[in-house]
Amino acid sequence: MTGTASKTSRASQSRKATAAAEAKATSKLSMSRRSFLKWSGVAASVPALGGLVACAPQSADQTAASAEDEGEWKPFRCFRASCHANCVSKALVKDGVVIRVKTDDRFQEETDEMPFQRGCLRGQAKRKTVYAADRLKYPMKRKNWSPENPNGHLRGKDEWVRISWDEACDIIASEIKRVRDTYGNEAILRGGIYNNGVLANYGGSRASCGADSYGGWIYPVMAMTGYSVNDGYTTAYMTNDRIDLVNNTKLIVLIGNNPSASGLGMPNKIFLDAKRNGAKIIGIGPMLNDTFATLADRWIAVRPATDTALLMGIAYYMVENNLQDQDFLDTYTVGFDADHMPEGADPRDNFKDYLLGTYDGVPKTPEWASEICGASPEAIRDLARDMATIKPGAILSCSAATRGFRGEQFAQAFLTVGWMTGNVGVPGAMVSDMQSIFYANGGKPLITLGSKGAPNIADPIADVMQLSLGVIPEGRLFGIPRQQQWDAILNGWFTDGKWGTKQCDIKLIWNTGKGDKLNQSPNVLKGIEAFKKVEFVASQNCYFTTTCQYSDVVLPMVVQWEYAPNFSCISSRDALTYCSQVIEPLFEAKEDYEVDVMIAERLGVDPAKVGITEMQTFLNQAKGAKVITEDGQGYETLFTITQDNIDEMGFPGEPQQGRMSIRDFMREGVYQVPRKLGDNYGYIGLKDFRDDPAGHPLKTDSGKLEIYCNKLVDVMERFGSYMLAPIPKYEPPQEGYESTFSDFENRVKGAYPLQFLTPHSVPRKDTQFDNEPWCKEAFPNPVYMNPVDAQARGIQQHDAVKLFNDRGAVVRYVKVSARVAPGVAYMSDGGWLRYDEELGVDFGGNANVLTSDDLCGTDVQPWNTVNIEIEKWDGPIMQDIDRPLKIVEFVEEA
Ligand SMILES: Nc1nc2c(c(=O)[nH]1)N[C@H]1C(S)=C(S)[C@@H](COP(=O)(O)OP(=O)(O)OC[C@H]3O[C@@H](n4cnc5c(=O)[nH]c(N)nc54)[C@H](O)[C@@H]3O)O[C@H]1N2
Ligand SMILES: Nc1nc2c(c(=O)[nH]1)N[C@H]1C(S)=C(S)[C@@H](COP(=O)(O)OP(=O)(O)OC[C@H]3O[C@@H](n4cnc5c(=O)[nH]c(N)nc54)[C@H](O)[C@@H]3O)O[C@H]1N2
Ligand SMILES: [Mo]
Repeated sequence: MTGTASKTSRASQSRKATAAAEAKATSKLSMSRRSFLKWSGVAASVPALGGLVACAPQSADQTAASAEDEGEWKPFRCFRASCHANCVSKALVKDGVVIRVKTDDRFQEETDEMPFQRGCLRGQAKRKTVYAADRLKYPMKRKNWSPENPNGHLRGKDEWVRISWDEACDIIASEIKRVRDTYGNEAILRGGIYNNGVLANYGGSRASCGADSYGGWIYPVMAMTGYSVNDGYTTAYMTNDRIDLVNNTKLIVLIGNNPSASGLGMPNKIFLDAKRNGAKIIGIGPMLNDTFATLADRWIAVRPATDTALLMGIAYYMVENNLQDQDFLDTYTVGFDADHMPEGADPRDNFKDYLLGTYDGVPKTPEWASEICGASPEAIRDLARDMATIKPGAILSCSAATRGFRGEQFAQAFLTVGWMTGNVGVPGAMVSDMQSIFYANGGKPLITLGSKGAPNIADPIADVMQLSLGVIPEGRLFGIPRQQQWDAILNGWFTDGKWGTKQCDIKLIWNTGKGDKLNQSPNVLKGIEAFKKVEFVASQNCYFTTTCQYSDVVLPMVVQWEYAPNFSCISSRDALTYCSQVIEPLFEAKEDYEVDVMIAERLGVDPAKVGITEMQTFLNQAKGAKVITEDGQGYETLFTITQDNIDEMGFPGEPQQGRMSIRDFMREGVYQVPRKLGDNYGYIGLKDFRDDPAGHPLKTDSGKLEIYCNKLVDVMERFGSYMLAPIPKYEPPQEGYESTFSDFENRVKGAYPLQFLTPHSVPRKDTQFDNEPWCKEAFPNPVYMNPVDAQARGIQQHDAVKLFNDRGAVVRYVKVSARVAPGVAYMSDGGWLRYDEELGVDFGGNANVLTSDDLCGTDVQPWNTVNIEIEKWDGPIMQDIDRPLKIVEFVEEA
């Protein structure tokens, strides 16, 4: 039905038949003997697992009990590109095949000192994506591509020819060389954000860079607080540790945070424990998200990208009633009122006079705010009173509220109003962001890994590492703004910040790195046109993703379970988790590093310069791993490594004595620092500054928290997009609430009257798991609409609808629910594009068909400022779970 899918898919049509059809599809494909043995082992265990989906399980317990006697439990994690959780999960491996999985079961009962590191439903379903009929198995090339005649218009719908690894690498290397020799290195665009060792050592390549997860949060924080990347994540710097939050905080205000969905593992427990200890929790945002639904005492619905107005209303009420912590503002901040302005600033430009409307004639009253954000003036006053009087309080935002046009102004307003409550640098108090992502658990890490020991890779053309770490660009920007990557290819130019427009002529895209670039960038349909225009596209992935579908050469990559041992990224400060090599690689899948080496060899680049193996990385990191000493003052060696371990596994250097044997760690999958109230590992964000502002000035120009911040203006100017005032102000964003009207003054709605959000989903990690049936069945991917909006359009519960704007259209089933504010619709990100060219609609539920690729602030992707319309759809539609997998069938060479 979806043209692209039906060509490439031969798997199950119906839910009941899934397992059988997958097995059939699998058996059609030729396999190596090694892989075949593993695969048939899995097939034997499929009925019991299939039973979980379709019908009653068949004595699964008995099978499991006997299997457990013989198998080995191996710790794992699910994703290369992290889901930001840090869970302990284990797979039972028997004869080289995973037959069961479980999550953390180290203790009979968890304690505050030692909480479980819980896995989620995705870990439970992980097997289905490893032994999946739609895994890429062999290198392949597009039938009608050749260097002489790329036939770019056939990308996305051409057929595929199986080729050998040698042939695939020969083509990629010769295309890189040809394009470099003919057009220069600047005609090469790499797909991942990170520098690529091959290209960096072959004269460099262009990259497209953007804030993605961070939205408009990072630059305001750096400028206003003097935070730098050397201080760790912003959360670590400004948030207190979890024991403090749980025991001392009396009020928790969550602006957009949703750890119940996006911070799985421990964060939700932290908030739950705080609630049990009596903290009041208030959730603010356009959705009654899972966190608010389960934990909040009150949900205050606001329209997307209008929190800034809400915060102004709160601040006005505080000032009107003298509820702000004036001593704190006078001592620790600049810019709040005319008497506390930084040197050289016009005293009239202070925040208080902006609130009161002294010079612009517009007092930012709760009534004024209510008109914009949709919360009632009473709710705004209640919130202001709570924030000003229930102390200590944790005022926590999440960067989703900054992932939009003018997201930076929210960061400015959030910090400013937070500081007005004085909740800084004392127990139980914090004003901070990123809670969903990096845990409500601030402070320096309690565990650190040794250096990877990989060669330093700097790209001479686009050294994106700098920008992705949040360094304020000095002198030039690093690469093409992600927002303009399609324009750069199609029209030959991009905005190089305040340095003007730059010409470019991209001829080749090599999607190194781990991502589905095309699917996950704004305005995907324009992206397809860009992909079609270039001379060559190579991609590497485990599945036939959107990016692979529109490529010319595709390489099969191993999945996380097939990698050499590796550590999780440390996003919890308490626990270090581990992923073993669970199984051998299936079919011909390889690691990205192996690809780099093969291409390097063909281009005459020294392989030693492109990177190191996953195994070597693990050995180096393990050897140098440290854990905090009991007095909290320093670090000591974490792992005991014996001469035997060195002989068996190849750790560098001499044997060492540490806290835990490396073998125990590799078996248990986790080292966790025990925590308790009053231990030596606690952390209060900005405490030194609070205790002694003169002795511990911040790294801002004034040494204080800057409500008025010149540096931020300077940064905005460098990016060359819209500007901000040095103090927080509310300006309507492009594609915000105001732009849903054709005539805002008279409240006449326009062509795209709904605000559209694209949050992250429970069953997926962005795009990953969109091909996994169990999670998909448990959590379908509808568009959510408020009953008022549905009724106005004659839309009933579960109807098929079309979401559209000038950029494209998506067909979905609708979920009519009061859990989304009136005037707002949302659909999770990460659905794999299944674009039907004839009907001009996407059936895959890809949010980026609708998102904007206009330049946006500090290279922000405006995922959450999108205007759309929704109407009933009478055309074809099926449930996602019934849609055929994207499986490639090979044809003969042209
Ligand atoms: N509309 C909208 N779009 C968004 C967002 C949003 O909120 N709304 N969020 C944005 C954000 S914050 C993010 S982080 C991005 C995430 O989007 P992506 O960067 O695309 O990340 P994932 O969806 O996690 O996909 C990771 C990919 O890597 C592949 N992979 C796994 N292991 C390997 C390997 O070893 N080698 C290779 N080469 N590939 C591998 C997986 O199969 C998968 O295709 O999406 C962004 N896009
Ligand atoms: N299960 C799961 N976990 C994940 C991921 C995943 O895909 N799935 N992805 C991981 C990644 S890469 C990232 S970056 C993080 C992202 O995780 P989060 O930062 O939590 O991002 P979202 O889920 O997009 O949005 C969180 C909440 O912000 C709200 N929100 C959106 N716009 C606004 C606004 O203008 N104002 C207010 N007040 N609220 C708003 C949304 O309604 C949503 O409830 O999650 C990580 N964890
Ligand atoms: Mo992200």
